[in-house]
Amino acid sequence: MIKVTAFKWVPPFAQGSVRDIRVRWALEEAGLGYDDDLIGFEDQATPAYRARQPFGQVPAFSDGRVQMFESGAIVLYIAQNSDALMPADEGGRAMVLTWLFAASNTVEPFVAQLAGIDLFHAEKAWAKERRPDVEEMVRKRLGELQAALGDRNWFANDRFSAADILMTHVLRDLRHTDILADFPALSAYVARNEARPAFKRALTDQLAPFRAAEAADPALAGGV
Ligand SMILES: N[C@@H](CCC(=O)N[C@@H](CS)C(=O)NCC(=O)O)C(=O)O
Repeated sequence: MIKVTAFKWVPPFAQGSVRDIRVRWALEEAGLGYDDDLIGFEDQATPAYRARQPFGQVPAFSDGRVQMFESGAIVLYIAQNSDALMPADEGGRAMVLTWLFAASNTVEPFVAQLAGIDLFHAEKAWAKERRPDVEEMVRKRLGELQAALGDRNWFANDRFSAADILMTHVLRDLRHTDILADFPALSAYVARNEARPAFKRALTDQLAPFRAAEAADPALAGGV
């Protein structure tokens, strides 16, 4: 049985973004069942968990054949065995790989910088000074990304693929801002992917334990 580690609960700002959602979504698209293996913050530093994920983070993954961490690598592994996530031809697979890395290496670093400032350091003097430059870099990348998408629906091979899972996840990390609204084709792209039944199931399944934890302990703030 496939197992994916995920947190039992995270604060509201992270709900719906925790990276196990990438893996859940890929598994849903591929039609593969899985169990989520829920951990608490107290488990992150244990030797047993570090053996599965050396940085104590989620997700970690196992399927009886392999044991992995790094959400992008896990999504790629799932995609390599699923027509729903990657075409069979070499040129098509190369495009999926290209856009997987573009999401992770070219777009995400800027989005992550902005999210880091806004979510963790917003009131600090250095953050207020740095933020305008970071937002400008994000906007530049989004402009380039939108131009690359053009009037297509997906980034690789004009069909949904694993690359769209990573790109959508990266772009969703701007949803605490209104920046994406200035890039209508990218906003529509994210909405199109969020409307996929597989994404909705993945989101619901990530949120379910958070709702349960909040019901059991009203001191935990709820809501996405
Ligand atoms: N590059 C890793 C990053 C994993 C990661 O940042 N996980 C976060 C949740 S989204 C986490 O576990 N944070 C807790 C921590 O770093 O202590 C991946 O994509 O799997």
